Amino acid sequence: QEYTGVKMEVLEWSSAAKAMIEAAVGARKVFLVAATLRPETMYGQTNCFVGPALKYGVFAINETEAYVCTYRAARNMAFQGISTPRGHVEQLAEIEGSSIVGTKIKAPFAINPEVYVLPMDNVLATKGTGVVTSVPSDSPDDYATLIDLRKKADFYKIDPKWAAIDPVPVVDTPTYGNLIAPALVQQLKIQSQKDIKQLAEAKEIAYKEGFYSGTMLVGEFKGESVQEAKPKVRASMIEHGVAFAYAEPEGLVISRSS
Ligand code: ZZB
Repeated sequence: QEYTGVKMEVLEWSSAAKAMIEAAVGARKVFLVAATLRPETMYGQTNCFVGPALKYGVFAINETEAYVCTYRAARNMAFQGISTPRGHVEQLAEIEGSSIVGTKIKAPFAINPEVYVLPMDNVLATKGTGVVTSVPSDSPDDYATLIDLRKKADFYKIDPKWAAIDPVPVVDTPTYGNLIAPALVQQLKIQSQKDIKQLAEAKEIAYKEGFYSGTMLVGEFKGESVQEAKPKVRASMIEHGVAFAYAEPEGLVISRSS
């Protein structure tokens, strides 16, 4: 699976993380790194998600930068030559997802350029980097989670202002309009992020509609089809130094030696 790794620079650590992380990273710039299949939707980022119960590391990528992601992702990056020296993983600190929540980060290419880290129950430790950039206009999981967080801020231990940015129209589709995720969540009567089955169906529809019938409403490639714009937005992000190619090895690769 070929993802785009999106670099979200930390602007202000949560109080739970600040002292420990700042001591561990020294002068390095720190980025939360999300793996996405939808680089063309990055204009619509409204926050970022981590799994509150997952363990993350802060990894030295080179002399000047450190990335926050799962150990598994850092290892993949090391073998893909994203970090130096190739194949070597240097962990500077370990941190629970729940302690990262509330951190303020830069959202590259987004119309809202500064967003907060929030908790999401369904973040898988086994996919991508364990950090998910949230685009509630186009991702039903992101929209359902954002609504949960807004309804039960106390329960989720968040400050409501961290979840205050509304979905931003980024892609127009003939059938579902310019906010496909909210439209699908309503149509499929999805109540919360716990409705895993309906959310999987909604995601499938949103991917297909967006890719085959979507038109860009914003950004450098406004007016172009999503199919045309997707690789161009990705290339532009890479050129601007805010993204990189990140491949996920398939599970099968491991057993291929036999
Ligand atoms: C931004 C985005 C915008 C995404 C969108 C999707 C959509 P998939 O399809 O199952 O292979 N993701 C990445 N890592 C994780 C993780 N560890 N746990 C849970 N979710 C994760 O998954 C790829 C997508 O799932 C990624 O692309 C990411 O969310 C999320 F408008 O990034 B995406 C219709 C989907 N739209």
